[in-house]
Order: sequence, then C-alpha cells, then structure tokens
Amino acid sequence: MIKFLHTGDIHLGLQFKNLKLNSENSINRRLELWDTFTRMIDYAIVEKLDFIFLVGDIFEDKYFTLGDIKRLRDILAKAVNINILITAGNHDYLHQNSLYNGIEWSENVYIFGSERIEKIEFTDKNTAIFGYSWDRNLIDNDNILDNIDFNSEMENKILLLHGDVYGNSRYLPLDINKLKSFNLDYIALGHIHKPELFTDSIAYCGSPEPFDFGEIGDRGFIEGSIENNHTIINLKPFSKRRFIIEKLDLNENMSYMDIINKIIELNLNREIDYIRLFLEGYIDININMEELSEDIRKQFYYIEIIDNTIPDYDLEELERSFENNIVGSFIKTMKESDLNNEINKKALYYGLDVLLKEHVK
Ligand SMILES: [Mn+2]
Repeated sequence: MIKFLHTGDIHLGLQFKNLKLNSENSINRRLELWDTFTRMIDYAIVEKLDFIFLVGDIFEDKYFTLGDIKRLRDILAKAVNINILITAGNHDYLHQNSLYNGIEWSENVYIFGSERIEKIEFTDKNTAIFGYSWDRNLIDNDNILDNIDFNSEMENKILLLHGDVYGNSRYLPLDINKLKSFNLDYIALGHIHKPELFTDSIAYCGSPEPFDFGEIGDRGFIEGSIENNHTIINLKPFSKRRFIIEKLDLNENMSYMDIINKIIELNLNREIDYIRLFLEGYIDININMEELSEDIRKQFYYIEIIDNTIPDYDLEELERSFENNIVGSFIKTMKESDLNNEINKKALYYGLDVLLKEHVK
C-alpha cells in the first residue's frame, strides 16, 4: 500500500490586498500560509506517508524571494523519507530566472520539467508518477496530453496536473472524460481553489487556506491511499481559518443589547474565522448602527457587517409632521396599497429611508 498527501494552490507570498485587513492582519495571513504549509508537511512526516504531491501555484512568483524559496526548501528537506513531487503552475511557472532553478533541492524532492509529461518511477514503492510543469502563465490547449503513453511496469500509476476542468479555459483546459479514460490509479489536480472529489481517483485538492469570501467552506488537503488498484481519498479539513457568510434577521422590538447578544450567540468562531454578516429585517430607528457595528468588530478577529436593515418608522407621526411635502404625500399614496403585503411595506420603508436622508441634508 502507498499513502499520499495531495496539496497545491498554496500561493505562499500572497499579499491579501483584496481583503479589508489592516497591515497587521495581512502580515499575519501571509505567515499563516507558511504555518499551514509547514503543518501539512509535519503531518505527512508523523503519518509516515510515502508521497507528497504539490500540484502547482505553491508560491507567487511575483512576491517570492530567494529567502522564501530557501525556507520552502528547508521545510521539504525535513521530510527525508517522503518523496515530494512538484509540478509548477501558472503562478510559479518555470522560467529562466525561476526560483525553482535557483537553489539545490534535497534528494527527496523532484520537480517535473515542462517539455512534456515526464515519468518518474519509484521501484521500492511500485509506483510511477507522471507530471508536467508549466513554463508560461497561459496554456490554452491540452496538447500536452496528445499521444501520451502511461506505460510502466509499476503497479500504481499517478498523474499530477495543474489545469482547469471547468469549460473553456486559458489555463490548460482539461476534459474530465478524457482524464477518466486514462484509467490511472489517481489524478491529482491543481489550479481550482475549491476542493472537488470527482471520483475516487480524480480530485482537486483546493487551497489549504482560503483567500476571500468567494472561498467559503472547509479547506485542507487530500489524503489518500492505493492498495491493489483500489484508491481511497478524503478531504482533510486543515485550514487555520475559514470564510463564513452568515445572515441574521432582526425586528423592530430588539434593543441595542438584544442585537449585540444575538450576534454574539451566533454559532461562529469569533476569534478565528473571517465573517461577513448580513443584518436583515426592521430595526428601531433610534439604534445607532455605526456604533453597534464598531462594538461588534471589537469582539471578532475579522467581521464585515452588511447592514440591510429597514428603519421602523412611525408612519402616523411622520405623516403628520411632513403633511405638506413629498414625504407626507408618499406615505399617503403608499398607504392606499396593502401594507400587510411585505413587498409594499418594504417599498414604503426603503422609499422613506431615501426621502428622509435627503430631507435631513
Ligand atoms: Mn493556477
């Protein structure tokens, strides 16, 4: 039996400019990528795995330094008994001055070339590994797979590829049916950040740490084994933090403290996760949402509050005080429609919200 860890799309060195992080938080996040990467390698060492597959976009070529690549080398060198196979992707593709070529790697590390799909055989593991590194940042065809020969005396056959199975793509478009037709024991895919286990023997590992609110849900790596041509794979959640999108319905009877407490009581990992919270429903007009949001922010590692609440106006009172202008006549007109109808009611309140803000200015 052989056991392996499949990861990729780590994007070490990423700057996290798209998050509203303060500089302390974004430095933190960059360090966390390293930390999680190191934890994965340590996990493979402790579990005595046979192989680690790094399927591209391991680092950001643009931001990575010689110091960084040496750090990467040293982390991988610790896993002396594990064969580590690397295919470069579009963010860390092999070019003339690529950092991949700038250092000596330890003996357990193999970096695939970019001429063709190469084969490396590990006779002691009865395993042949096929792989290919990108040598440019766009590849709009799958010519690399033409006339490919997966011939080997080895019992286990594995392919590592960085590419895109989701439709027309300039990032090595892959046809899942074509991949299936290869009848390999495992195809370890990289490039898409969301983990996806297509079959027991074809999967995207996804990014071990998510990068933004487009990447919600569990992240980690794929742990697998092959025995007698039978492959078993599982996604192992491993990220330090997750991105969570949550919604909370409020009503006009809730006080400032009620709302604070409701938010705190949500089943959220406040000190760890990145949270985007949508507040919905009607709200007492006397509650200062800016203050409330600030209060909440102090109790979370990271939270974005999206305030979609509707101020709960006192219609009779407003109609009286704005009798002779547009606000009053708007209320009067809207009251002629059925205000028990939620859509009509919202139209009235949203309209008032706009008109009254204009009026105060
Ligand atoms: Mn990629």
